[in-house]
Amino acid sequence: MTDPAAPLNEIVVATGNPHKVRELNAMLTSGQGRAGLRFRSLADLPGGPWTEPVEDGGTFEANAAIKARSYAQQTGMVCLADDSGLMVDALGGAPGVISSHYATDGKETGLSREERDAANNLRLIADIAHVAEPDRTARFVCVMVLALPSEGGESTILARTRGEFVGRIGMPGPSPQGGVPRGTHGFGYDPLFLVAPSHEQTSAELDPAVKNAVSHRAKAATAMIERIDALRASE
Ligand code: ITT
Repeated sequence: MTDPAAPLNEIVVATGNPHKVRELNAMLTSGQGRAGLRFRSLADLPGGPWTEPVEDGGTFEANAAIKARSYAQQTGMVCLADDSGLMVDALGGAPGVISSHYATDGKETGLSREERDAANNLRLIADIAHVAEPDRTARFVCVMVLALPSEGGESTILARTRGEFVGRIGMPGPSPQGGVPRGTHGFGYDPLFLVAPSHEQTSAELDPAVKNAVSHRAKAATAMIERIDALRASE
C-alpha cells in the first residue's frame, strides 16, 4: 500500500501509452504546491505484468472507474484512468464507448490501430450519409477517474472529471472543396471532425500542440489536476 499519510504523491496512470503519462507530468509544471507529485506509467512499475480488466461498462465513467479501481487494487497505488470516444448526436451518441471498435460493433479484432481507425471512419461516414451538414454535430468526450486502493476492500473513487471537444462530422468529398477526410495529425476520427465554432479545420489539421491544449483530454486532465491539488491541500 501507498503510505497512507501521503497517498497522493505518486499516482499510477492506467495506460501503456507513455505519451499520456508524459503529457500529464508536463501539465504539473505549472501551479503551486505540487512538490513531490508525479505520475508514473504502469509499464515503469515493478510488480507486473498487470491483468487488464474487462471494460464492459455502458458509459465512459463506468469504464474509467473499472480501470482505475482494478489497477489501484493491483498496484496498491492511487490510480488515474481515462476513457474517451466520439459521440455523434444524430446517431444517438454512437459510437460512444465502442469508438475504438465501431466498425466491428465493439468486437475486438486482430487489426492494427491504423486499420481499425480506417474501418471506423468508413463506417461513420456510411452511418451518417443521410444527415444534413448542420445536423452532424458531435463531440469527443474524455472522462478521468482517480481511485484510492483499499486493503481487502473496495477501492474508493476520489475524483471524476469530464472534458468535451465540440464539432461536427464533415461531408465526404474532395478536400480543396472542404470535404473530409483531411489532415495528417492526430488519430482515430480526427480527419472527419470539424472543430467548432468555425468548422473550417478538422482536428487532424490542428497543430498537435493546439489540439493538446483544447481537447477533451486536456480539459479532463486540467480539471483532474485541480482536484488532486485540492485533495492534497486537505490532507
Ligand atoms: P488506450 O490504449 O489508452 O485505451 P485508445 O486509443 O484505445 O487508448 P481512448 O480511450 O484514448 O482509447 O480512445 C478510444 C477511441 O476513441 C479511439 O480509438 C478513437 O477512435 C476515439 N478517440 C478518442 N480520442 C480521440 C481523439 O482525440 N481524436 C480522435 N479520435 C479519438
